[in-house]
Amino acid sequence: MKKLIIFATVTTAVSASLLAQDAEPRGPRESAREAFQQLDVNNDQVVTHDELMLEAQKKFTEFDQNKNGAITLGELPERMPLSPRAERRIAHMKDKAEAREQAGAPRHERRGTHMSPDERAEKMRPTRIKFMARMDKNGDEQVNLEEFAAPLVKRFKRGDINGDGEVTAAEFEQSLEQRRHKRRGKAQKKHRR
Ligand SMILES: [Ca+2]
Ligand SMILES: [Ca+2]
Ligand SMILES: [Ca+2]
Repeated sequence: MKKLIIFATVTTAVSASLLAQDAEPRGPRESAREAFQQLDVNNDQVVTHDELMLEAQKKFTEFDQNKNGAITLGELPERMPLSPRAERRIAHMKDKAEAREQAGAPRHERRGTHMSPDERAEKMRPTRIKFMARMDKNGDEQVNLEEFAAPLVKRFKRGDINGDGEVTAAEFEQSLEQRRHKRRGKAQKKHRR
């Protein structure tokens, strides 16, 4: 399982160095686009259900050490990797922190929060107990591929706007737009309160 942690660290380091090369800080939309491209194995601008499951299977196998098709608590690393979404958020935060630093502002100083991106990452890191509790829907203390892929499939279905079992690049852009509107709506509601 060390391999997985190393892998996660390396990926984070690689994406961090890629980020550093960007002149403009990268937004969450760009990161989401990258994730879409990664899922689109044959590069035809369409993510099929099969392509999605391929990715899910790959991740699943990393956790399922004895390859028996089920993840048990003991197979999970003590220090769980961040979810891709959390990783993207942290990368984004680091980007912004760097930009602020370059602009001469002291690092991590921000209204209301004194947490560094690294501290925030630790807070976002799931524990393995929480992971099991969340993923094991049928309560047999194991996570099978179907359970493991469920959150991914749920997101996929949200992106599949016309419901034909595929997410095209256009549908993906549209779902990003919808999410942005929803978030903005929420923020406005909060503001009005
Ligand atoms: Ca494809
Ligand atoms: Ca197993
Ligand atoms: Ca289960």
